[in-house]
Amino acid sequence: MYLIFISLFFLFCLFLLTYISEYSIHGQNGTLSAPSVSDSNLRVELVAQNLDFPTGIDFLGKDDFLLSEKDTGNVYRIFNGNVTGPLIHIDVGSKDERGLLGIAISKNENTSSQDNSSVYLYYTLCSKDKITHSQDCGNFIYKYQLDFKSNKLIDPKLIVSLPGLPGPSHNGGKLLTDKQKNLFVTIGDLQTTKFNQNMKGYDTKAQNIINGTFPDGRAGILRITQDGKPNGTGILGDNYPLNMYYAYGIKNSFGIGIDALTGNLWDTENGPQFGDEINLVKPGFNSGWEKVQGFWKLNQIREKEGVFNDSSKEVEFVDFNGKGKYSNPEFVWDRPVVPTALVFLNSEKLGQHYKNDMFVGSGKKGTIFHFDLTPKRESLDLNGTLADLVNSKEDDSSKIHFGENFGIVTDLKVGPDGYLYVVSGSPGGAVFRIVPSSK
Ligand SMILES: [Ca+2]
Ligand SMILES: [Ca+2]
Ligand SMILES: [Ca+2]
Repeated sequence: MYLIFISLFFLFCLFLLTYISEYSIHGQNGTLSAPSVSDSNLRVELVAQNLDFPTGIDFLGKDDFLLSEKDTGNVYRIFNGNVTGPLIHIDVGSKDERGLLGIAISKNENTSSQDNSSVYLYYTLCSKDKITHSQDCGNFIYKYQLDFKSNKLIDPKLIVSLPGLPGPSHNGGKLLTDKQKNLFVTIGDLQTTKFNQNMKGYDTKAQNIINGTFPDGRAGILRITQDGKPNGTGILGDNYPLNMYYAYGIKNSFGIGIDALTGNLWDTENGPQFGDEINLVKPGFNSGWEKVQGFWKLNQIREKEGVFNDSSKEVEFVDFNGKGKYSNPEFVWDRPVVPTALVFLNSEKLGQHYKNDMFVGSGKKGTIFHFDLTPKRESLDLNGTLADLVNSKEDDSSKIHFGENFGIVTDLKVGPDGYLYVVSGSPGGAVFRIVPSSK
């Protein structure tokens, strides 16, 4: 009697629980508490609302960004708070965690206008076989050009095809470009075979299954060029698609961010019913799924089975001839918070003490977490009951709570104005920004 806690369902339940508890608190009108931040020197400003489950934003310029919607498959442009478009509509498969899941812009630096900026979208497409009625789904990254005059995304080019089955959860979908114009993408395991025992072929070595099939793109963070090609020699191997993997052993990730001071990539990962993670993701990083989650070993049915000891060699990982390396998370929530977007605030607009700090969104009570890093910036600066890197139920986590009641936080971005933008996927669907109270 193992309940299938597919993440979105779980997100939804958390939201529902939050909503119900808020409803009971507020009684008659049933309104949700307004989003808020705990620092009285800061306040929350509404940028845009009435959006339908927005999943991500990326900036064209100051007060000018594109936004993707999960279920409608629409992309909108939001300029000075005015929503225009859609710039494109994609007929996406949207069941559970499928949909239009990620957006990233690469500006054409040869021109001064935003015209012809490349826009990358990550989405799920599904088709139904007319005879067998079986559904085939895949995840795809397409590259478009933004035509400024028509306010449309044009000239679609498929740059990467990724698996989408069995699903419908753990599609990941976050896109991020770095300074070298690489494109990073997260994709989860698309559900473990444990929950799909009559389905074969989804157990790959990327999930640390020793006798698994060759990785097919799932359960990792991939790094590609802007044309969808592997970036030089593969980190884990030469053969496609293994040569796209930057990291593997990942159940699902809704958040990646680059620390501008070090160039290091970090991620958030969703555990099963325990062990949500924040990780430093060096090239070749193995996060351990399906053998280890958080700091714990897993049994055959992915339940917690004792503390994992990295030096004891009791767990056998796939290491791709020594090129892949397991490392422990930098922070773990023992009980799920559904961590999502991750960003480094490379701005001093919210005050010097937040500059270059890490912010992490979540699906639990719309909480935004804030972390300081240690001087070397390869671990988080934690103390008290969090110094053991595990946020257990009884711990005081108030020091890492930055904001709350943002619904399901689906994206966090630093705008060209230096403020922290928060995309609230649901309820309501809105974009907020955190600004100084004095602004
Ligand atoms: Ca891990
Ligand atoms: Ca700080
Ligand atoms: Ca603790």
